[in-house]
Amino acid sequence: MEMLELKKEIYENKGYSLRYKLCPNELVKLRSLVEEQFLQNISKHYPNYLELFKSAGIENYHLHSHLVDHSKIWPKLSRCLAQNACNEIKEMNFFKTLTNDFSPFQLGRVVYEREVVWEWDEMYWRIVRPHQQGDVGTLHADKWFHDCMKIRERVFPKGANALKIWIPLYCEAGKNGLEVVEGSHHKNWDFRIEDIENTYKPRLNCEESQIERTLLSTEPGEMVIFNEDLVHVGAVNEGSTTRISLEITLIRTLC
Ligand SMILES: O=C(O)CCC(=O)C(=O)O
Ligand SMILES: [Fe+2]
Repeated sequence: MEMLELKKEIYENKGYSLRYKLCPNELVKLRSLVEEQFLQNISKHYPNYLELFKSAGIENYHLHSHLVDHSKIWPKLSRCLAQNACNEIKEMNFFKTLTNDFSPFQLGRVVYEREVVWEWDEMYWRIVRPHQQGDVGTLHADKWFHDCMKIRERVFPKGANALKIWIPLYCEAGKNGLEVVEGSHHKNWDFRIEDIENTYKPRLNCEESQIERTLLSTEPGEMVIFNEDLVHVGAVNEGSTTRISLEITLIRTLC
């Protein structure tokens, strides 16, 4: 597909593209960067369980997660890859392709509650266990977050827009992953801003369950690249393994 077609797909027609894939060795590398941080955090809070979680593998986290205080040990900061890992990712081929296709851009900064950590690139992963509604968020466009958390006014150059790179590392196509609302980036949505967990979060003013969405079928390494106006949500995991995905935001200064 040509560049123009790709940009049309992402910014005009569909609002997203499924065209980018990691190559096998990149998938292995990203998995190991995430798993390393996962295990470090397990060993920080539950050193006695390190071997158990390690031998099960991160995709089987749910089998033993009753042993840990899940919501306490996985705040966002514990899932933001360290700057060293971000630097390794920036050297990978898929990132170079992104740079080639979408520059000029800058990477999002780590935003935690009301703070911006200026010296830290934001690349963070999610951990979504089977059949746990609480492990996924609510329908949103990333733009709503950028606006209500004042990320746009603090971090974005004037006139910039964000492009999201969502990378499934462990997933089961058709059973978990990302749901999108087709055509949603062309509509106006009515949402309110709630003051929760020491930050601000956008919440739709209509009944979420009435909004039709499509679960994108993605195999591990098959990225979803979408514009900041596309309404989406993590699907409740109907598979049998824990879904792990990585997110990177490109703040584009030219379209
Ligand atoms: O992976 C998820 O559950 C949600 C992802 C999301 O909202 C995003 O990538 O912007
Ligand atoms: Fe999002």
